[in-house]
Amino acid sequence: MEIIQTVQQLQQLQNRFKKLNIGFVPTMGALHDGHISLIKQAREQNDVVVVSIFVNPTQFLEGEDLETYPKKMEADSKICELCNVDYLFAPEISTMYSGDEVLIKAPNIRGYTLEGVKRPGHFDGMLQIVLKLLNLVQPTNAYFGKKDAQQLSLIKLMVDNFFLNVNIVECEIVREEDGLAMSSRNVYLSKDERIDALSISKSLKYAAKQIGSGELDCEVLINSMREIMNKIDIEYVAITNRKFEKIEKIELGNSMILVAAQVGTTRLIDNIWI
Ligand code: PAJ
Repeated sequence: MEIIQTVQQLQQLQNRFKKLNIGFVPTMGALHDGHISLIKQAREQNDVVVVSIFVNPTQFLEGEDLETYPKKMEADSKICELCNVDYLFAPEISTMYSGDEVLIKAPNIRGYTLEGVKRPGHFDGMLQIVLKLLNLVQPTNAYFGKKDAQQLSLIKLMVDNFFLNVNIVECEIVREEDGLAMSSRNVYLSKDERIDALSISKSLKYAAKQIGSGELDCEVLINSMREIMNKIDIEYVAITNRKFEKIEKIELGNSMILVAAQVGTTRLIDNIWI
């Protein structure tokens, strides 16, 4: 595996791999099994695999965890090597940003509802860096997790809107054995908080079960989920269609249940696609 830090090194790859499929997995590091499942999928489906690790400052809001975001470059690079990654792109901030830049603005509904309410501008910064990375790597396939459903949907929209030549692959959520969705932020949870955090995936599972028994009323489903999560600080429980528009009745095959909650000082998100 080669570690790359400059744009020039990355651009040279394009000439070298013109006729090969490039699979790309963008990350912010602190790699866990969720990331690894994306990398494995990329490895299976492409000739060349590029992973990026870049804690993107423009997607963090004032007061968020940019400074404390877990950084584990050495361990991450070992993981990538074990997963047979060909190139690890780990640029400096000054390589990716020049100061006063042309900005990308996320659209109103998908960019400024749910996650976008508590984190206004987060998706603008996320799209900005993903566009830069896609342009630099020019992958055939780029891999993103359903865990960040709104992010994934916005990236797909950006690819459509800007006619980008890349196939976006949607990857399933990887969970701990007890159901907690894997996240780089789970390390912030204390023992007790981790137990409380389980109510998020439990409530989603319960809702899926209720839907399976014929309950399609979103208000009923949301109320029972709120009861299960009564120990944590729920930010939102929402049921939407795949365009992130709120719905009143579950439409099988076109619905999502999304949760964000604060557990202690840690903000967690999770969802299921129905
Ligand atoms: P990061 O949080 O590091 O996540 C990188 C990728 O891993 C994302 O596509 C995310 O959805 C996926 N992922 C995280 N946890 C997962 C899980 N439990 N199961 C499956 N996939 C999971 O998302 C970002 O970084 C950044 O916003 C980025 C896209 C890299 C832009 O900066």
